[in-house]
Order: sequence, then C-alpha cells, then structure tokens
Amino acid sequence: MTERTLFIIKPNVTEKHRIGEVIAAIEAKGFRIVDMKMERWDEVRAGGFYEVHRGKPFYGALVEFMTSGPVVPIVLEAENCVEALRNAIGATDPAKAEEGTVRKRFGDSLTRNAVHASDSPENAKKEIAYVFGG
Ligand code: 3AN
Repeated sequence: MTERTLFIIKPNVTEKHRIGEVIAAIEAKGFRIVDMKMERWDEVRAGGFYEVHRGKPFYGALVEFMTSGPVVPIVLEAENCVEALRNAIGATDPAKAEEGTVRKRFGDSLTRNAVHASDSPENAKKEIAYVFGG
C-alpha cells in the first residue's frame, strides 16, 4: 500500500553540510519526496514534537540538540513507506545500526543520530500534520 511518512534530517547533518548525501541515499532507495522544507525549531516546537518522551532522562538533551541548528522535515511516499523507512534508517543508536543504513553512515551518537522517521502509520499522520500543518 502506498503510504506517507515523516522523515527529518537532524542538526548534526545540517551542521556538517551533508543534507544532500542523506537525501540522495533515501531517493536511491526509492522513497519519493512529496514535501520538504528547512527550518529552525525552538524549545516549544521541538518539545511538542517529542511530547511522548517528556520526563524521560534523555528528553532535555534531545530537545537541546533538535534546537541547536536547522532541521529538514521531509514527507516521503512509497509502498509500505513507514516500515521501509525505519528499516532504511537503522537502529536508534548508530553504533548498533546495520551497515548501509542512514544512521550508521551519518549518525554521531544516540542523541545525534542524524534522522527521525515516524514509527507507525498513525504517528506518521500526526507528525506530518504537526510539522507541515493540515
Ligand atoms: P527512534 O527515533 O529510533 O524512533 P525514539 O522515538 O525512541 O527513537 O527516541 C526519539 C529520539 O530520542 C531518538 N531519535 C534519539 O535521538 C533520542 N533517544 C532515544 N533514546 C535515547 C537514549 N536512551 N539516550 C539518548 N537519546 C535517546
């Protein structure tokens, strides 16, 4: 089934000027870009996006990182897009991600793990609405 998901390129990638490489890797795997922008998140915006993690030990560092530089939110479309993109990005911890995955290639640490991808079709819809509106 063709579906959509939210992909976000995080500040450690934008800082290193590697946005193009990440996008090329994703497009090469067959994901189609249907919307994209670059923006800077403040604490309220990042905190709202990661609301489910509020109160967890890593929440502060996560929000601090996500507001440290520009992010590039992208809406992707493909067959089975949510699961396929999760597989393409690899484990949350880049050190544990498989060879060839985006986080293995571009992640620096558990917090600075290069990209976000929605973890379910329901969350994809919510996150696309939160970040792109509508
Ligand atoms: P994923 O992005 O793989 O779905 P989540 O949703 O569990 O992972 O966590 C959201 C973000 O929070 C991760 N992308 C990562 O940056 C950060 N994070 C998750 N778990 C930890 C942890 N144990 N320590 C530090 N940061 C974490």
